[in-house]
Amino acid sequence: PSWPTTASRGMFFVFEGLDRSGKSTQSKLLAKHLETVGPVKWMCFPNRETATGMLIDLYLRKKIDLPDEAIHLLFSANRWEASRMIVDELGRGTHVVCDRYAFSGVAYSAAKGLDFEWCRAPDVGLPTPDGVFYLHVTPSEGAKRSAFGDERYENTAMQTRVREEFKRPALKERVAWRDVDGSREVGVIHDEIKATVDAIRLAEQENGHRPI
Ligand code: ADP
Ligand code: DGP
Ligand code: NA
Ligand code: NA
Repeated sequence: PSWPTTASRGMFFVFEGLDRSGKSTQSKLLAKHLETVGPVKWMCFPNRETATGMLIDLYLRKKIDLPDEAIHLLFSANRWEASRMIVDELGRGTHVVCDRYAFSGVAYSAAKGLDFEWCRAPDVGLPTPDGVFYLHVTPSEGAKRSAFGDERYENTAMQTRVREEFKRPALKERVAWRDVDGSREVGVIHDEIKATVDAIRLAEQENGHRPI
């Protein structure tokens, strides 16, 4: 099957999950796969290189403290800083693959007790992904992987609360959310994601135009 020409927009895929669920591994593998058919931009949030990202990095490394509301808005601002670029890349026909996005924003902040709808509001209007891959790993599988670092959310109590927030149906409505069993081998997971991406691509080609 032929891939969309540069005349049509690129596809936008997001990877979500707990810390160490395999998001970086799988998002990079998907980006590499898509590179065989066209231009690809891999991105991750938070992007710690930007002005807001430097504050987020200090916060995550526990060098500064901020109220939960303030850091929530900074994480959202960090995505908004990139939103124009995402839209432009997609418009040029570049596929965008992203390691975390607004779903982490809601899940991590709601896990700290902030109101769910309040958490969602600042991200409303960001580009909507064509697919979200949620990498699910059991607590015991997660524990087998390399030990937690010492960043702010890297502890079992927080990860357990975030896991519950990621289960909320409201988090996944109006988006093509796919639960992926991330406890399997890297290559097996990648093959499943590749097959899903091809299916989404073909379905959207049949629909013709893909609105951003
Ligand atoms: P994340 O980006 O979600 O934090 P990573 O992709 O960085 O996760 O993976 C976390 C750790 O687990 C790394 O050491 C990585 O090599 C390893 N890993 C990733 N995927 C798997 C897998 N399917 N099975 C076993 N180990 C994995
Ligand atoms: P990472 O670099 O992928 O390990 O992510 C850094 C940490 O920040 C990780 O524990 C998840 C968390 N995080 C990512 N995005 C957001 C967000 O938008 N809001 C909050 N509160 N936390 C986030
Ligand atoms: Na982390
Ligand atoms: Na990662």
